Amino acid sequence: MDARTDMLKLLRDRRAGFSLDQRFYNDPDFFKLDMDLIWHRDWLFVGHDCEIAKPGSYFTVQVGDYPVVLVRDRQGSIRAFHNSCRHRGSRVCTAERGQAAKLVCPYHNWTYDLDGSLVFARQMAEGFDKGEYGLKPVACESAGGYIFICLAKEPADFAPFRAMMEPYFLPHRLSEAKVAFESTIVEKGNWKLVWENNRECYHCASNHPELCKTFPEAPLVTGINGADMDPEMVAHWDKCEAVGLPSRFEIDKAGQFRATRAPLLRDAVSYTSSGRRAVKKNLSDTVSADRIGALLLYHYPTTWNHVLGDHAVTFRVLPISAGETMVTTKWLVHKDAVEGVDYDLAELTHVWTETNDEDRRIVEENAFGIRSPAYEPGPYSEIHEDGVIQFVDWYADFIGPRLSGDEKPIL
Ligand code: 3BY
Ligand code: FES
Ligand code: FE
Repeated sequence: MDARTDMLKLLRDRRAGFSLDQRFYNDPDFFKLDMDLIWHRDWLFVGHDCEIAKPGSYFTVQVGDYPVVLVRDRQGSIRAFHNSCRHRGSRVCTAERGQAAKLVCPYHNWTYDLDGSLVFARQMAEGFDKGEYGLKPVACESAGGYIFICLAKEPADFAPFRAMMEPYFLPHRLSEAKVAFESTIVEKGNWKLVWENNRECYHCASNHPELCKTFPEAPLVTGINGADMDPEMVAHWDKCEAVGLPSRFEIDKAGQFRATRAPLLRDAVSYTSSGRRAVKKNLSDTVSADRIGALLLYHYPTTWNHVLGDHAVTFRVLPISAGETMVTTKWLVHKDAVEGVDYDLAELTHVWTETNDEDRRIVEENAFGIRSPAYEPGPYSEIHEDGVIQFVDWYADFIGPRLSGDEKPIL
């Protein structure tokens, strides 16, 4: 049987509420199916508008086999292109980020305008039509300060995500912020293990001493059930909504994205060891940092996020192989906040640097144990891991119909 048939059968036979069969976590053929059917088809968070604020600013990203470049054009729009030269295919932009008046391929200097059109190709034959050899565009949208791309020829409608996330995010003005620091780590585990770990806080008390000083481990904060029945959550939403900050728990029908705002523990206003603010200047000129807690957003399969009054921490997941996943974390602050004056970088980044490293170890140990021939799917805690159950169900419902070529849910 081929991998597609195997995967479909394993999804049909899987026990709901249990972790997946080993092959979903370590089989290179299953990984290829994940890439083709999810990662190369769906909207993916790649970076922030504020990272390419000026015309000619660009950054590059690698999604599976696809190198992509994101660039701000002269009119101020953000564009995405396949980063593969239309001459003989060389990567055009080789740096992680940069600033350029034009995009020049390093191989034979074919030169592209910021709108992707080919403007210079030295000594090609008479009749060569530059108009036919512009960089290939990639679908690209920006919402609330976040840039998403989609590699599919016919991208899914981005509008429902925008409609849900912008009311929550626009007040925080992330498109006008700046990235104070970014870190990239590679976790030796499948991308789904990274997500499974993220979608629960069952592991928090025993693994995240720093985070647990301020972030509540209550399952209704990280998971998907019960927040609207919790008086403390509802009171928090009411208080924040009274000052114009949408806060109530919302999830889309397919379960691909959700937003909610949660209070931090006790008097904490930020993710610091003391709970006090890490940045003197508020992230947004129009939002007070006084006890607004954390705005939490996830969008499968690429991003989870925490927006506080004084800064935001954003996460981007990119798979490298069946057993390796890259996680990039960015700390965003007000664009005028000055390092050493308004914030101490070590203090700002401490809690999540520790937390990421703790999560990396957890994911790697999880992957290690799953490789054992003795591994078999185990039961998730319905109380603490409803978010994981939801993630795995989303995955199965999402990839299943695409595997079978039947876009209606099979499960
Ligand atoms: O980043 C997060 O949202 C998750 C939630 C609980 C554990 N981890 C911190
Ligand atoms: Fe780009 Fe030749 S491959 S100019
Ligand atoms: Fe964790």
